[in-house]
Amino acid sequence: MNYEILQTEESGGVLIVTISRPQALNALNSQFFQEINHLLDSVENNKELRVVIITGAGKAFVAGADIAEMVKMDAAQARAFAKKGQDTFYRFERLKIPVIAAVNGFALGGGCELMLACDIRLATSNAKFGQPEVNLGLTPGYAGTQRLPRQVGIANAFYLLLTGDMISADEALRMGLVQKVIEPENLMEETLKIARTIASRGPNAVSQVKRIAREGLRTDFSAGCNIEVEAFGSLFGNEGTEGMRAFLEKRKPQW
Ligand code: CO8
Repeated sequence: MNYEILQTEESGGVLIVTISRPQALNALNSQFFQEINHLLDSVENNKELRVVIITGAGKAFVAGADIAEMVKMDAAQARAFAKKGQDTFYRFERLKIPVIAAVNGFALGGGCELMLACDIRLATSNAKFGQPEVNLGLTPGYAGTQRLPRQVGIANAFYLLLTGDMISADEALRMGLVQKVIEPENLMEETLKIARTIASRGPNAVSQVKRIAREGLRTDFSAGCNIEVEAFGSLFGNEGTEGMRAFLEKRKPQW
C-alpha cells in the first residue's frame, strides 16, 4: 500500500511514524484510518521492532478528527467512524511493543484521544491539548470520555471535556497527561533517547510489563497480581535468567 498521509522511518528497532497532512493540521480522515491499520498489521508482524514513536508534521500533532469529512455524515456513518477510530486506537494498547507519542503541537479532540492510547507521552513546550468536541456540539468519539478520566482523574477530565478549552504543555504535565515537556528543537532527539533506552531492555520483559499493566487496569487488583506472577515466572529459564546472570557476571545481557 502506498501511504499518502503516513511517513515511516525505522532504525535500530525504533519505528518513527509521522502523520503528515499539515494543510489540515493532520486531521484524521478515512484515508488515515486505512493507512494506520495497514501499518499496524505490519508492525504486529515485525519481530525486529522494539518501540513505535508517533508524531505529526508541521505545527500540529493532530487537530482532531476531520471536521470537513464528518460534517457530511449521518448518525449511522458517524457511529461507524467513531467505532473505527476506537478499534484502531485500541490496537495501539494491544501492540506487544510500547508506543510513544511525541506531541509536536496541537493535540485536540481525536488527536488527544490518539495520544491517550499511547503508552508514554512527551510534548513540546508549545504543544496545546484539549477535547474541543463540545465547542462543535459533539462528544468525543474515540474513547476520550473513557481514557481521559482513567488517566488524569475525573475532575481534570471534566475540566477538559466540559469546557472544550485548550491547555498548555505545562498544565498537561501537571495533570499527568504528558510525562515530559521538551523544547521543540529537541523533541525527536529526546524521544529517540527514551525509545532506545526501552529498546535496550529485555524485549520480553518490556512486552510483558505493557501487557500486565494494561490488563491489570481492566481487571481487579488481585486478578492483576495473578497475571503478574504468571508473567514473572515465564521469564525464568530464558530472558530473565540471562539478565540476572549478565548482572552477576558484570557483562551486557544477550537478549
Ligand atoms: N478537521 C478538518 N480540518 C481542520 C481541522 C479538523 N479537525 N483542524 C484544522 N483544520 C484545517 C482548517 O480548516 C484550516 O484549513 P483551511 O486552510 O483550508 O481553512 C487548516 O486546517 C489550518 O487551520 P487553521 O487556519 O484553523 O489554523 P489556526 O492556527 O488558526 O488554528 C486550531 C488552529 C486552533 C487547531 C484550529 O484549526 C481548530 O480549532 N481546529 C479544530 C480543532 C477541533 O475542534 N478538533 C476536534 C474535532 S472533533 C473530534 O476530533 C472528534 C473525535 C471523535 C470523532 C468521532 C467520529 C464521528
